[in-house]
Amino acid sequence: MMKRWPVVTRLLPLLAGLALLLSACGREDLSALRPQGPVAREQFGLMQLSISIMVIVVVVVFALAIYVLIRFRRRKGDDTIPVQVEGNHKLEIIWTVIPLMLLVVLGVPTIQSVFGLAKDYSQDENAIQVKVTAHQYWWEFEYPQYGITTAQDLVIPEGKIISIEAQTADVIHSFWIPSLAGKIDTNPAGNVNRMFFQADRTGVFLGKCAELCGPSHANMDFKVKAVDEASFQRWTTAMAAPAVLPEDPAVAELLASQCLTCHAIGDQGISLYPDLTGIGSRESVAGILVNVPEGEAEYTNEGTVYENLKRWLTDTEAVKPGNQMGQMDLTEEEIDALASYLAEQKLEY
Ligand code: HEC
Ligand SMILES: [Cu+2]
Repeated sequence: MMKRWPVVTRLLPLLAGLALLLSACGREDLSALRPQGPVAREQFGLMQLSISIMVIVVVVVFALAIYVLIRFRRRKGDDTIPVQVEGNHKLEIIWTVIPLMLLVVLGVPTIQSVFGLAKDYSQDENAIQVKVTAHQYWWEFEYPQYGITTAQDLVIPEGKIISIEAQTADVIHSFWIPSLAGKIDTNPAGNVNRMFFQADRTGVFLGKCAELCGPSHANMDFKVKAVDEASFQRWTTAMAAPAVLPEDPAVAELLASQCLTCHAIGDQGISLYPDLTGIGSRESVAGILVNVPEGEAEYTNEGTVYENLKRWLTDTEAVKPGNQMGQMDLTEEEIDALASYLAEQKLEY
């Protein structure tokens, strides 16, 4: 008896740590438990409902079990065999009807939500249409209403319905923005899966690939950047503007011959791989190197956009093992020139 409490006190810090970890360290932009839009809120409501029912069941069942264990335990000197009861209509009806009722309470709102959230907004002119294409290991976002394509940052207007058409260019991935909506898989063989979501407020929300897709799966992050309506319109206009190529002819030539064979910037190059238009104002480089203002780097994978571009161009494999850009044969001066040029590709919005 004496020894039991120290175990509990030793476990306490662990439990406290776990609680902190599970609360996602207080960042509200990446947790499904802190919904930031109506779709996520509805899904969170279902989680709360089902967990509440399960907790009630667990508490009642355990309470009954503990009561029975204590009340009817074998007592000293009592070797009689208890009365053997077989069948009790009243009890059997009770424990059949209660679970049935619980299933109805759980099932009706779940089915309602499943159908409600499957609503197709692909023909709705008030919704923003986005074609999402998942690639090993990056995200492509095409806006057919505006004729623009971008990568890694899904820029959306706050409060508007965003209608998603999700596909994959290679293997199965899963498109997931925890604080805005549940996941949707992107399946091979030309499958198109739809979903929609909405952000209550402006801000940046973390997105993830939620289906193991290769060595850099864990690096396949993206950001949803919700801005006000006017900024969104300015962004779409800025994205469609013609490219400004590097002033230095040597850098322009390098870019054209080595980079624009895969990438596009404005009206230049081809968009086989991530479109680099406005990459200087993005939230990240390659989805995983988080861009922060000068002097604000907190974690090892944060730096200014210029520093992150340099890191990417210096060793893509170190940033994203197995990525399909591979290592370019560039001198330090060339990397510097390209990173400076790309970092300046900022959009006003
Ligand atoms: C063979 C095609 C190919 C060539 C050539 C190429 N890239 Fe890439 N690039 C890619 C692919 C694929 C990715 C995406 C990698 C990933 O994230 O998995 C990428 C990603 C990037 C990114 C990050 C994009 C983003 O959205 O954050 C930058 C920046 C970039 N490349 C710059 C360059 C530059 C500069 C050159 C020329 C020196 C170049 N690339 C040449 C294929 C290429
Ligand atoms: Cu993945």
